[in-house]
Amino acid sequence: MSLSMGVKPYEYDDGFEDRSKMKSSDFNRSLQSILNYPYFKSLRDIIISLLIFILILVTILLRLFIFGSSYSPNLKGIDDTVQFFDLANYNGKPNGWQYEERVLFCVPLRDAAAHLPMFFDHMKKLTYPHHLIDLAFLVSDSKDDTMGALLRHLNQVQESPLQFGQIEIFEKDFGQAIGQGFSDRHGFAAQGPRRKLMARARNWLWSVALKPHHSYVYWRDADVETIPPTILEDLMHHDKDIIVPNVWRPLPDWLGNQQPYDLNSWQESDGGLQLADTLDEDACIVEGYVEYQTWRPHLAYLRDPYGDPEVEMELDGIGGVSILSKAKVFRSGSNFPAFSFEKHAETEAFGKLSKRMGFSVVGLPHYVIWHIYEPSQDDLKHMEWMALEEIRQQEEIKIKNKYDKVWDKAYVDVQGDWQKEKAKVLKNTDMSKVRKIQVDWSGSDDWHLDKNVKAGKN
Ligand SMILES: Nc1nc2c(ncn2[C@@H]2O[C@H](COP(=O)(O)OP(=O)(O)O)[C@@H](O)[C@H]2O)c(=O)[nH]1
Ligand SMILES: [Mg+2]
Repeated sequence: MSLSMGVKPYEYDDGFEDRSKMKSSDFNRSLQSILNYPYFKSLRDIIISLLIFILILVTILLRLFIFGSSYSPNLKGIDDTVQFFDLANYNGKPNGWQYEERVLFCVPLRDAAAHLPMFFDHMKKLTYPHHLIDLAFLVSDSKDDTMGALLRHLNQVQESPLQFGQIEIFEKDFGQAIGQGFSDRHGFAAQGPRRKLMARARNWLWSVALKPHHSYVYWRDADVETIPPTILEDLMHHDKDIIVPNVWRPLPDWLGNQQPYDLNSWQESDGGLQLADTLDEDACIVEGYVEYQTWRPHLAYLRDPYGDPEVEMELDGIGGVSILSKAKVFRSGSNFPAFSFEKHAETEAFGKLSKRMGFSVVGLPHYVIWHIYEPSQDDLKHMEWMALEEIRQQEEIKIKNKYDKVWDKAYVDVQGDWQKEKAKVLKNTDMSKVRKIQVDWSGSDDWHLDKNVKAGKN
C-alpha cells in the first residue's frame, strides 16, 4: 500500500503574496517531479533514502573525527628518513589494544637490582600485547648493579616469545644525596628535596622516550610486589586522561598485616588549601606527616576490600607507583613540576597541574596493587629484639627441660610417706581419749558475781 502525499503551498499574507505563490508553486512542481521519478514511489522510499544518506554522512564524520584523518601525504620516492605521523591517530582509546595503540612504559630505577627479578616476573605476565609496549628505563645514582641486572633481564626477555617492542635505557645521575633505605627516604626533612629531584628524573625520562606513535604513557615503580597482569587494560578501559590504582603494602602480623602505602593520591580539601596559604612559596606539602595536617580524603583510606573495583574517585594529587596517562597530557605541556607548584612537586603536582589544564584525573579506591614491605629502622630494631627474645625463650625452655629431668632423678617423692607419718603423729598427740581429765571451771568467770551484785546480795 502506498501513501499519498499532498503538499500545500506556503501562504503568505504580506506584500510578497504573488512572489511567494510563484515560489511555492515552483517548489510544488519540483517536488512533484521528484516524487514522479519512478524511484521515489512512496514516502517509505524517501525515508529509506534519507536514512542511507545520514548513515553515510555519520560514517564519514566518525572516520574523520574519531578514527583519525584518512589523509596521508604521498611520500613515494622520498628519502626513508622522512616520516609522517598524523597525531590525530594517537589519542588513546579505551580499548587501545584492539587498535594497535602503543604504550610507552617508563620505569625510573635507583639501587633496584634486588627488585628486578620480581619486576620482570610481572612484566612477562602482562596481558597487553607485548609488541605494543615500548620500555624506557632511567637508571640514576645507583650503588648496586642495577644496570647490569637490567641488561641481563632484558636480554633474557627479548630473546623469548614474550619480547616487548622497543627498549631504551638512559643513564643519568642527579647527585641524589638521600639514601635509598626506607627510613632515609621517608624521613620528613628528605621529602621536599627528594620529590623535586625525582620530578627532574621523570621529566628527563619521558621527554626523551616519548615518540609520536605512543598513545599512552605508563609509569611504574620497580618495587611492586603484587599487581594484576591486566593492569594496563584495567586502567585504560576507564577512558580517563590520568588514572591510578590504590596502593597498599603487606605488613608482618605484629604490625597489623596490611597498611595503605601511597598517600600521595588525594582530593584537595579546605584544610589543605588553608595550609598551603600559610607556607613559603618553595614549600612542598607531603602527606602522612604530622607536620602537615591537610584533612584531605586519601584514595588509600577509602578502600573497601569488597568494593567494586570499577568505582572511580576524582583526584587532585596522585602517587607515582603506577600511573596510566594519555600521551596527549604530556604533549599538551603537563609534566612533573620539579619546583613547588601550588605547594606540591613531582607526581602530586603532575595531578594538580594536569587537572588545572582540564584533564581528567581519577583514582580507583577498590582496585589495589601491593607495594613491597620494607622494614623501617624502628621495625628493624623491633625485629632484632623479637629475634633475641625468641632465642631467649628457646633457651629458657631448654633449661627448664634440663631442670625437670634433674629434679625427677635427684629427688624422691616423699609426699605419700609423709601423709602416713603425719596421721601417726597426729594420732599420738590426741590424748583426749586416753586420759579423762576433769577441769573445774567454777570461779573462772565473774559473771555469777555480777549477777549477785545486781540482785543486791552483797
Ligand atoms: N632514576 C631514578 N630513579 C629513582 C630515584 N629514586 C628512586 N627511584 C626509582 O623510582 C621508583 C620509586 O622509588 P621509591 O624509592 O621506591 O619510592 P617510594 O616507594 O615512594 O619510597 C623505584 O623504581 C626506584 O628505583 C632516583 O633518584 N632516580
Ligand atoms: Mg617504592
